[in-house]
Amino acid sequence: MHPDLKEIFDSFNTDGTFSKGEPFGSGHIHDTFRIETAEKDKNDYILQRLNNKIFRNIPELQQNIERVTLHLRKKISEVPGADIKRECLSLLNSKDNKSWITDETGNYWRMYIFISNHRSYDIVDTPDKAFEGGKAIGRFQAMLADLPGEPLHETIPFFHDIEKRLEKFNMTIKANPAGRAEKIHNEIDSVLKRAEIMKVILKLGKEGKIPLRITHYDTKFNNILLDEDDKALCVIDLDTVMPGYVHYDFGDAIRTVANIAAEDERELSKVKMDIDLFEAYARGYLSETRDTLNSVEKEYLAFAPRLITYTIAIRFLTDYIDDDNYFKIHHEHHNLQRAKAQLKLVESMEEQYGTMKEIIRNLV
Ligand code: ADP
Ligand code: GN1
Ligand code: MG
Repeated sequence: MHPDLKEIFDSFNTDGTFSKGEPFGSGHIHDTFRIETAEKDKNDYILQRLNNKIFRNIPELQQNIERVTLHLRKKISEVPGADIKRECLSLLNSKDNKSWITDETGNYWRMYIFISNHRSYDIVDTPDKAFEGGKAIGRFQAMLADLPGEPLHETIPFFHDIEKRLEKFNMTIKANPAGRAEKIHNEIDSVLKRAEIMKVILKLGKEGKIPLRITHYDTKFNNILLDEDDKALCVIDLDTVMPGYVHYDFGDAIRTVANIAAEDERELSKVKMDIDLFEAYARGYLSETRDTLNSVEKEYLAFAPRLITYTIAIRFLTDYIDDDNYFKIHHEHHNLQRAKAQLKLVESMEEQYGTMKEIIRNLV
């Protein structure tokens, strides 16, 4: 059933009259619509039907985003010349004063001001863009370092916990609900043979050598908007901002910034990590965080892309075996195709690991 976007739009305190609403963007989780208003001088909006199968407690999720955007807003407004409506996500309040509404079928909706004149990329083609992405995430982490109050809610517990991801993977293979596991031995072997080495970041955390910091947890490049000159503008998709290791954000960004092919590339020979894009992102990121990170955090930055690319590969493969319950898919074997491309990317990172370590050593 098509949602009545106008009616939902009208439940929020907006400025402007609904003109039209269309599906927007290439996110894998929520249903996202761009709402255009009739007046030329009023904001457009982003309206999202939230995925409450994945995010089980929407009020807590929204409370996190309210706190995070309020804090970012304060920091960004202190910068002379800041364009707050474009550099920070702005949530709209509903007519009953909450940052979300529920419709008559129990779906949750929220609305943001549409960030005008932004550029969003699924694939990055120049070191300059990669550098800007690194700066944006570095600044984002720095600005949130002094968020006051209680720790943020864990909107998805154990989100990048590789031990938990491996447990779930093994359980799903055993249950094999769609009869797919027997057809993907190569991919399953490729995951299992790397399992031990991938636990190193968790181990460093448990030993107290790397701290939990406020991290974004979903730094794929299309969650970093650039402006019309391809300069860093705004970090979006704040659903998973919560305590984590900086390696998670660094790794996920490199997974998408430095891959010269699409996340779901069918032609595996095209999938490769570009070392210049890696270097440029790392340079941008470290320009903002060099003085904050400890030496162990810095030392393991080069490893992070292998871990996160592997983690996302496991998640795509688990979802494939589990009959596609989690990620939005666009054709029958989409999750398998994504997993294969990500595993190929892990191989490319392994081949270039020596150079990645050297680049980080020279930058820190
Ligand atoms: P998902 O979790 O499904 O990826 P996102 O919150 O990332 O959802 O939104 C999906 C897409 O919608 C983004 O990749 C981006 O293209 C677009 N988008 C989200 N919020 C805004 C905004 N405030 N202004 C402009 N575009 C946005
Ligand atoms: C999802 O929400 P989106 O599309 O930006 C996913 C990420 C994955 C990514 C893979 C909440 O990101 O963890 O890395 O797909 N988000 C969630 O493309 O699971
Ligand atoms: Mg997104």
